[in-house]
Amino acid sequence: MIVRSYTGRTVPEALDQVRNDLGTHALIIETRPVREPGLFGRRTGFEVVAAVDQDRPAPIMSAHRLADWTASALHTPPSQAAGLVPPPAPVPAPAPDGDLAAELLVIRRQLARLAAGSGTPCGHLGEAATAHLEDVELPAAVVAELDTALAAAGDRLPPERRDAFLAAVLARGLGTWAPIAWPQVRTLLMVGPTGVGKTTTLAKLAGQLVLDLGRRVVLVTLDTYRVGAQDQLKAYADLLDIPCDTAATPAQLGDLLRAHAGADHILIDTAGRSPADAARVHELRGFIRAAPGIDVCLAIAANAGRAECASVVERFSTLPIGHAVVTKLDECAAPGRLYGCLRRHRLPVRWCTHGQEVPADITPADPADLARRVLAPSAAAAA
Ligand SMILES: Nc1nc2c(ncn2[C@@H]2O[C@H](COP(=O)(O)OP(=O)(O)OP(=O)(O)O)[C@@H](O)[C@H]2O)c(=O)[nH]1
Ligand SMILES: [Mg+2]
Repeated sequence: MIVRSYTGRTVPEALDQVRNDLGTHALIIETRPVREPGLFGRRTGFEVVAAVDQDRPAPIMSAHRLADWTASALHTPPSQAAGLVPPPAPVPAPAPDGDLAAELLVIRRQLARLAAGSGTPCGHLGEAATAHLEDVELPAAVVAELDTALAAAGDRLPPERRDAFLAAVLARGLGTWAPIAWPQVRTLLMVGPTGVGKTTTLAKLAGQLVLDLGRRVVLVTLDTYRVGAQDQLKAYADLLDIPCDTAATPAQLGDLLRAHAGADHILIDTAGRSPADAARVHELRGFIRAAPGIDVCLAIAANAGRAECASVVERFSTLPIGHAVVTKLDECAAPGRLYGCLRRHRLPVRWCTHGQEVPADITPADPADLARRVLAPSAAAAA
């Protein structure tokens, strides 16, 4: 299956490109506004994601349906058009077999859904997959989006392609997570809540830069609050045989940066800040001002709760966050919740960490990997 994205100033403009490039067989996966990089970027146009099955000559979607969609998009506000060919809401599937316990479980889940007022349609996803997606806390709106995408694909989507198709729809929802461009990132400041894995992540990055890329790296900590914080970073620096310094004030940081003018990269650790502690988050702005051209990376834990995630993003958005790292992916019991958080806040995720081992347990962020984690057991259940 080929999945491509097209951008235009308006939705119809992007749809014209879909038609020209993929033809009228294309299936529209998603439509969404495009924003400038950064947490709260200005809208610059619209992106339409479309797919076509290159192995199947039969059309996935008729020209008529695409035309219908185009016509409705022209008369629908972008927020409502952000989806697909809207199918009639399907009736939830009956229990898979006659087993009474299984049937009761299905009924109980459906009642719970109704009671919660979610009304999530799941007729095309099926009960088992929907239950799984709810268990991993994928937001109801995204579950509905997947169900709608399956409805739009209809019988023309072969069963063996279903999981790849759903993964593509989910991954596209996260946008593109561009890898870090190290040549342009000389000074990187790691911020985030307490205990999220900031110091360990910086040590992993330093390890990769020194051992894999042969770069000259200096570690600096601004953490003068916690007993042992400097020793922790110094221990990693000693292992890599690189300098490690401490700056207690913005002026000291400025001096250190000048002193290490020959370094390729300066990685700066900070003390964990509770998102509730606005004053200490604000304090970081003084250090940022002392380091022109500095890049700021927000560390966010994969196992953070929904409200916690929102408050971390809100509080730290007062800083010029240009990158994010998702830590502790190995401890994430609810990948659907993580997916919802990253998608809602459109964080520019560069890496995921997935263990305590330094420097091994860090990889470039990959939306497809997170999509597979969200779907994993449902793929097994559907097989
Ligand atoms: N399972 C798991 N543990 C991790 C990961 N990253 C860090 N940790 C562990 O999380 C704990 C806290 O890590 P630190 O790097 O000290 O966290 P921090 O954000 O610097 O903490 P503060 O400086 O106190 O705010 C340590 O036990 C790390 O080994 C990860 O990806 N997976
Ligand atoms: Mg630390």
